[in-house]
Amino acid sequence: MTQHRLLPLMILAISSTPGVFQDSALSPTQEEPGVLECGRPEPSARIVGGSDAQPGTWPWQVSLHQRGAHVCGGSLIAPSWVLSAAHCFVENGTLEPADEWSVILGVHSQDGPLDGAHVRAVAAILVPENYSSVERGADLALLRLTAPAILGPAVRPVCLPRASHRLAHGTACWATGWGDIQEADPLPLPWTLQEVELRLLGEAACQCLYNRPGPFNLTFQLLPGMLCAGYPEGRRDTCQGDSGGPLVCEEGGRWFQVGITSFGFGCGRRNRPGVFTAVAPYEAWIREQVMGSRPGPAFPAQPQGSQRGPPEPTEENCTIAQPECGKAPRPGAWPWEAQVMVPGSRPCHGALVSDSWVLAPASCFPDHISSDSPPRDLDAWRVMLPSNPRAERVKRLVPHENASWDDGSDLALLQLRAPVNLSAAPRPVCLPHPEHYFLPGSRCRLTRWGRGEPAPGPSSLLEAELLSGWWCHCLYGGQGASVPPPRDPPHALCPAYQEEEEAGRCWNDSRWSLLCREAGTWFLAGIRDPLSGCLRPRAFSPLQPHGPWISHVTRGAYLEDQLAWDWGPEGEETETQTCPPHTEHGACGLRPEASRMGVLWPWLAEVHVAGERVCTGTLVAPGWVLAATHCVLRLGSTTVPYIQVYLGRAGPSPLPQGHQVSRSVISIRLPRHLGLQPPLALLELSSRVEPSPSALPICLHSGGIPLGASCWVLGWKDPQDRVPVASAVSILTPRICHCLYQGILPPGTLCVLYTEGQEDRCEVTSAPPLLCQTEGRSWVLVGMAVRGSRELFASIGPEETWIAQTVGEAHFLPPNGSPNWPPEGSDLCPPDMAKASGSPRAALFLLLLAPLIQS
Ligand code: 4AZ
Repeated sequence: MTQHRLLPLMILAISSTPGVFQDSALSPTQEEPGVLECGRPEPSARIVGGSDAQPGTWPWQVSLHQRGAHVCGGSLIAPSWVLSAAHCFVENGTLEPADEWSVILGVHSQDGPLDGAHVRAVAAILVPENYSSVERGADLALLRLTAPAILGPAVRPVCLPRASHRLAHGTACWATGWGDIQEADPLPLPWTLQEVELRLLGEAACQCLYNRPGPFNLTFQLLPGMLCAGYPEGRRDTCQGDSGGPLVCEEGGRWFQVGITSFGFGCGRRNRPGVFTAVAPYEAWIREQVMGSRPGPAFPAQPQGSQRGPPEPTEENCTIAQPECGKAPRPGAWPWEAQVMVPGSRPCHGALVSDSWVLAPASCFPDHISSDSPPRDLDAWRVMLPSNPRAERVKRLVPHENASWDDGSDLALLQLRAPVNLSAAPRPVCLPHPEHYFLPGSRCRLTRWGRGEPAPGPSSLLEAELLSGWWCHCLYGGQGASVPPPRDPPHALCPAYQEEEEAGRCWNDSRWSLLCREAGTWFLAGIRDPLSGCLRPRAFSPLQPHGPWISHVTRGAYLEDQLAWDWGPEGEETETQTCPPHTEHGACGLRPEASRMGVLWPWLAEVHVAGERVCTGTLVAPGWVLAATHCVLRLGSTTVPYIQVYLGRAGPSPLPQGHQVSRSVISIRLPRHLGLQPPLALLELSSRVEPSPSALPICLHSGGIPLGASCWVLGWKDPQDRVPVASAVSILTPRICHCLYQGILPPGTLCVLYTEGQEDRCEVTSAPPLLCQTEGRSWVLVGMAVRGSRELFASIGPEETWIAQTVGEAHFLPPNGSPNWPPEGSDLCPPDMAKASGSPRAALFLLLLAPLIQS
């Protein structure tokens, strides 16, 4: 939509012989005797979705060069005048010098005959006074040439409409230019002028389309002096580099220039037709500028009998185009599922992305990834599509250029010999534009991709919900990595889905793609890296960056705009964030944002002891859970109970599907140096759990309580439904703690004070943990509830060495300092403190008053 100066277009090598004005080009018209003949090309046939024009079809089309490169189009309206768009010449509110520009006339394609093509310098550029930016209208400019153009079969002026000229909406007109053939996809050599048929859209119909949130979540107000042409479904349009060029309609055997290519939102997108400057309203302005010039532009009267179109739709009955891709009758019935059969190998799963192209992993075709020659047995390849009895034959294999070394680019496109009928199944899947942002919480599904075993078990295993980009990036990204704001294309997509319950049931050899749904439409959002055969770890490479490659190769894949725009609270974040520090064993203590499944505390474990009771546990390493000894081992019992651990349960029962991970406990370890019942027990799990939003170890902090942290007791509201709740607390200084509970505290006990109103949020028989969130956003385990107490916690600090030695992979954050407690002094306790211990708040009040009382 803005002038583009960096188009990699070639400089045309055309001699600029001084023009000779040819009188023969002048012939009187019926309407205005003595005025230029216009709008009649010599009789003879990208612009997005267009095709090569025939030489001489559009003899008024000119190419405007600035410093030797094509920048904009224009149209010859009189021998010395060219009409174009203001935005081609105005940069930051200033008109660019005319002498930087030249006009190439009579050019068709670089390779084509250049007979009659010539160059003119620009003497003056005239822009309406009220032009400021394309969205505000008046986007037109007149260029006066230093010498008149030489008129001939390839160089003729177009007719201009009078102010009263009216065309019915729906009229088929043509736009022409050398602009991009798709967004960011320049017209390839031999650089042949492109033409595309566009239909005039009425003002109401156009405004109706633009009222829908579209690309970039933008809408737009059409102004007087603008007109729209194109199709609600998009796909045919003007694009960058076509600006300034003409939109012409034929009437009574003459071509009238009805519009000037001005701007749009992207190119060829659904519900975003191109916006043109309407020429007719500027009759007076044009006449004024060219006054005195002989011959001037021709404004023939509108030929009689121009049809009236159907009535304009009103706001209420305006119809917008719906996506033509990504419609599945039900999840799991994927009408785009394609199987590529190559003789001698198992079928390879891919996806239909247009009527003639299938996207699949390049690694399915290892012999052809890096060779330029087409597969010798391509004739024997077949593609099976749903509800299509025919086995489709393959015409071409186009591997991604980075397919062999970049997992995220393990892609190839296969062109079918004949396009398939897309009216029912098979149907194409939608592909995301590069700027697509799949919102956290999006409903997704895993689908088969490449060669692999089918998924075992129920199809609910394949359901997934997208997690926030921040969480995904910080889990998989490097330590201290900076995460761009959420709207930037993500490096990875992390869906939360159910892990297989048993370690042995790894989905061997399976590869997956990630489909995500927006407004009932399915997008192919990501592909799994081929290295991990199992479902985990859970990061997918986004497909967004490959949109331009796919549309460049296929020229018709269904790149669809983002359809869901409900950013939620995360959408407000606009700044780059930093991931909390990783430990030497990777990420710990990262909490995903609340999701539809509930609040996830990925280290919070349900420890089911002997089928009798449930205790709280905390995952401290992939294979270890820390719990309160009194809860898992009953005093006096001589047998070690059977213990099962569940992670990722967000309660209430029945369990929300998709998130639980379970393991049995194979050993219980207690620190040796303490008496009969040390406070902490480490439970060794039957197998490791892989990091996921449902199961991620918490961090530990050498030195106990990290400086500046905010702390919480994390437990369950009640032991039956086990919905996690966190109660905010303050950790009291050792002195206050000591004074409150004089004489009864084992060493290393922490006392907490609940934030008002949060005291009774969680029950305590399950021995909830005490956690703190550091200033760097990591969650750290600080203590475990002491039996029967709501306020007392056994500190993790003294057990650090034991934990580190037993667990090996415990996540100790580098120390950031500990709170600077005032020096201990038991004699400083005020006399009434112990009595007040039943009410810590009252006690604290007393304690704070103590120095005053004593002085
Ligand atoms: C441009 O940048 C431009 N799809 C012109 C037309 C359109 C978009 C961009 C309409 O010159």
